[in-house]
Amino acid sequence: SIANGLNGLHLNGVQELDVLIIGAGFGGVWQLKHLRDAGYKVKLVEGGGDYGGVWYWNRYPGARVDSAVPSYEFSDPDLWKTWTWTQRFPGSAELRAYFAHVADVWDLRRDSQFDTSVESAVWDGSEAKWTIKAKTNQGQKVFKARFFLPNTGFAAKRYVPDWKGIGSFRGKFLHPSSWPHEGLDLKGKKVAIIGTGSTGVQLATDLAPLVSELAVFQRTINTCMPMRQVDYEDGAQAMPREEYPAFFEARTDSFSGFDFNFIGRSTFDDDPETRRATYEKLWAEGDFKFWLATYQDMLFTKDANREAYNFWRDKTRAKIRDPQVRDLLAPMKQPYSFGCKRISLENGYFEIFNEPHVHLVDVNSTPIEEITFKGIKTSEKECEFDYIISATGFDSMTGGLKQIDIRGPSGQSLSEHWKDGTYTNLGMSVSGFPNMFFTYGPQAPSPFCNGPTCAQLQGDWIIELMNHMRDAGLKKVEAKEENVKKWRQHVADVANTSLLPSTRSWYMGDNIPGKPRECLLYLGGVTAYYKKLGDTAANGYDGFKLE
Ligand code: N01
Repeated sequence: SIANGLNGLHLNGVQELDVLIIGAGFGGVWQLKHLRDAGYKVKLVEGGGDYGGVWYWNRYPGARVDSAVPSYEFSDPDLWKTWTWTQRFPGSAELRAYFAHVADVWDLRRDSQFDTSVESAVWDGSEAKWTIKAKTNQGQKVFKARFFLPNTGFAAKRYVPDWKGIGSFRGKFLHPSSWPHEGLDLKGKKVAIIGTGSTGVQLATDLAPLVSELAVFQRTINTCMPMRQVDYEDGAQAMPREEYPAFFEARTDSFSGFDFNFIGRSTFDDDPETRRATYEKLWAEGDFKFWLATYQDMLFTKDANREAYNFWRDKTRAKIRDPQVRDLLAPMKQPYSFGCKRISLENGYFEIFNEPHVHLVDVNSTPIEEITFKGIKTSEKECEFDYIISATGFDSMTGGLKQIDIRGPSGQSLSEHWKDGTYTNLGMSVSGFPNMFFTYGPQAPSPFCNGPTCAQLQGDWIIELMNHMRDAGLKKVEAKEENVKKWRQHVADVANTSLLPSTRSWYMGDNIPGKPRECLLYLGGVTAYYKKLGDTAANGYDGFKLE
């Protein structure tokens, strides 16, 4: 059809493109807009039914972002001049509305195709193109593209432990990222939540007032901190819009892509009173300040880390009445390095455990043995539930990419290639997989970077590289193996200067049985990463083979 013709030529049912993007989250939509503006024939495909990425899928009660706006949005004035948030930390539905706004203003829909899950991408050496096959409601769809940009994000593959008996449960068992769009009526129901990551914490807080009984199954504490939500009245925003350009500009010059940064002093440079006052100020400001705007040695030095934990612990213990529950939620003895597992922002999480109908189950002392017809059987007893919510996370960072059958010139799949560990150059490209780039993936700042900041800075870098190739008449780019080895080593070396490896977390691949243990993120900070990208481009894409 003429409409389809705009997106590329159809030959034998194969759609010819310059670029195929996977993913309608921040990474994918930024690239669609800017690649199309640069004159490429580009199409975005997405397994979900609309824009939003993680926000399309995560519709569980309480789902909201814990990065504040305007940090958590694109820097394009066409978007923010015509958009008003209702809260400092918007909920999932408001984020989907934001994405719809982005799609309208940028006119994205004509080049986006939903309910389309890419199953394989195979490099065709004779044409120097990727052949990409996707499953749709109308059967299989095939694309051919010079560039393949899988923006699958860090949480595209759910993880549910292999508990015995899940299928035998008479009630509903679900993962929160597959929450039904029409919602669930949980009023007066008996509900179990397994897992106390960001998802578990948000769910528990929202469900507690609604249900007749809530059991939260905890394996590891979440050192969540007060969010300090703000409702914006009458269109007032966090700051006047005139200040936005400078604000967005500054975002790339910080450790984590926000408008704040570590204090340029170490914990014990300050005397105890000054330190206390500093902690109190960060605590009162909410957001991730007590984690990512605190003393610069907090994530790197044991004593500094313990000092932060102790402050958190005392603040938290004061909220919990029952001494046993208090010891389980905020133990006197530090259980792991503070901030080396994802900290969540909370709105009354600890207080729910003061309610008589909310129970905390410590799965370390009473492990889950199986899911039964009636509910959950632990080593101690069987508990009855109407709903069991497995808030057990994702095969983070690598799972979304590895679940697609991606094969480069050698015929080896990405999943085989990464079987024993992850190898990338700059956290965006893999040796042996030409013309393929991803954002918010492994070995980049990803989970330590505000999403939109990294979507823009990585996306822009990829687009500039493509423009450079087009101008020079080049067809193929591939990471050099020696640079991939060097980058992997550098990622590990930086991680080893920190306390991250001392703690079991999804940052280290620990949450998935059998997954290699390695630091999956680049901890050098966004400033250093941005500079590294800039230097690489300025040096003629050193570290990449261009043909
Ligand atoms: O997943 P998680 P998530 N038996 O992996 C537990 C982002 N996010 O969906 O810690 C018992 O963090 C596991 O225990 P442990 C954010 O980046 C953001 O909550 O491994 N328990 C843990 O408590 C976040 O980090 C937002 O010991 C088991 C939980 O399940 C990421 O997404 C909101 C278990 C999994 O926590 C993922 O968060 C939501 C078992 N066999 C998510 N296996 C916001 O912006 C696992 N667990 C606010």
